Amino acid sequence: MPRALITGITGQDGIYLAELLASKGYQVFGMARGQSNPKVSTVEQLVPSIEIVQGDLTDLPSLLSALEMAQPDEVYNLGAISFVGLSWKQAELTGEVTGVGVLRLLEAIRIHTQNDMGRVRFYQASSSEMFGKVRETPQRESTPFYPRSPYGVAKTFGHYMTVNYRESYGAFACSGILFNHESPRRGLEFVTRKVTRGVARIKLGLQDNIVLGNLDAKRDWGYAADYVDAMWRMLQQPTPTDYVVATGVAHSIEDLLVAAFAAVGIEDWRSYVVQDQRLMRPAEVDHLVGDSTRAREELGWSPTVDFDQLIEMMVESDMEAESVRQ
Ligand code: NAP
Ligand code: G4F
Repeated sequence: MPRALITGITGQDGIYLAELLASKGYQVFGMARGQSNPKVSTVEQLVPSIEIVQGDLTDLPSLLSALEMAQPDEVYNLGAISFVGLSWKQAELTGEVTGVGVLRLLEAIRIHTQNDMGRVRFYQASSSEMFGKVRETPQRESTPFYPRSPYGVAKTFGHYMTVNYRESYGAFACSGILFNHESPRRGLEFVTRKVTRGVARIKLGLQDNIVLGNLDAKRDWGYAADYVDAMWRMLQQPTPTDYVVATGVAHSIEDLLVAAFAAVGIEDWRSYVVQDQRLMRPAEVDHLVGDSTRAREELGWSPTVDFDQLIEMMVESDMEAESVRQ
């Protein structure tokens, strides 16, 4: 039975990946932090075979203990401060967790394997935020990085550390440069979920409007369950490398609003949206759209859910959840 350790198990991708690996017969170990993390019970309900291990990306001894407990064949590093907006307010912490945390985990694997790093396959959750102020469109593996936030800078550090451990120590280390991916499990702080939940609550008469920042930014949004499948595929290849994972189609926040309100039969979405300057970011990433040719050709990966289906699925799920709360 293959064994996998996932950091960030309580996040959106952690749960989808744990479900996928458990369905493939893996023994999954999920690393959770904190002395009483309320999200752990949700993970245990959704993936009953999971074993939770304690650990924090800022604490090397805890990473060594987690590796000792799990004895993994594969490690997926999904743990991060992942909200770009927060990264300006807690830049140092973001650097520690999202950036140096990657180095700490790679070092822990080097120590755990006694320098035989090739025997544990490693996935790093890199991000399209590294492209930031984009140098070319669409963005591919060879596109130079120009991060625009402390989060993007931290991810770029983690990305290059992963490449460096592959080149220095023969680590089987892959970076997945994933573009935005969403689902009904997306955190409420991210724009898609803020909108789909807001729309559901407006439709049910529980909320008057949705307060947003920049409506012009464009993102390449895909479905999270598709994207964790790409992570797994990367670690099954004969040689490790980096892959862009994206749908290749970009939509603006305005497109998101149109689609989400349309899902509940509302056309005049502008009457329900308020813009607040305080939600504008100090430096914006205007337009992300990825070219995932390498992932499609080498991994046989392709997205199964398009933008409209994704937003409809999220609105429907939020309608159900908010109706129960009424
Ligand atoms: P998420 O829902 O925000 O989950 C982040 C996870 O990181 C949570 O489980 C969180 O645990 C954990 N974490 C936070 N601080 C930690 C620490 N100090 N030590 C260990 N774990 C810690 O993020 P996601 O959407 O699932 O994304 C997964 C990964 O992919 C992240 O690294 C993210 O940056 C990256 N990524 C995401 C996207 C996307 O569109 N979703 C795109 C590209 C890359 P708590 O529950 O304890 O807070
Ligand atoms: O949903 P967002 O917060 O996602 P963002 O910044 O693109 O980051 C997400 O995707 C990255 C991959 O590219 C991940 F690496 C990262 O971890 C995270 O998962 O914001 C999307 C866009 C931005 O342009 C933002 O300015 O929506 C705009 N926006 C406008 N109003 C808003 C809001 N974003 C949020 N979160 N909240 C708003 O009220």
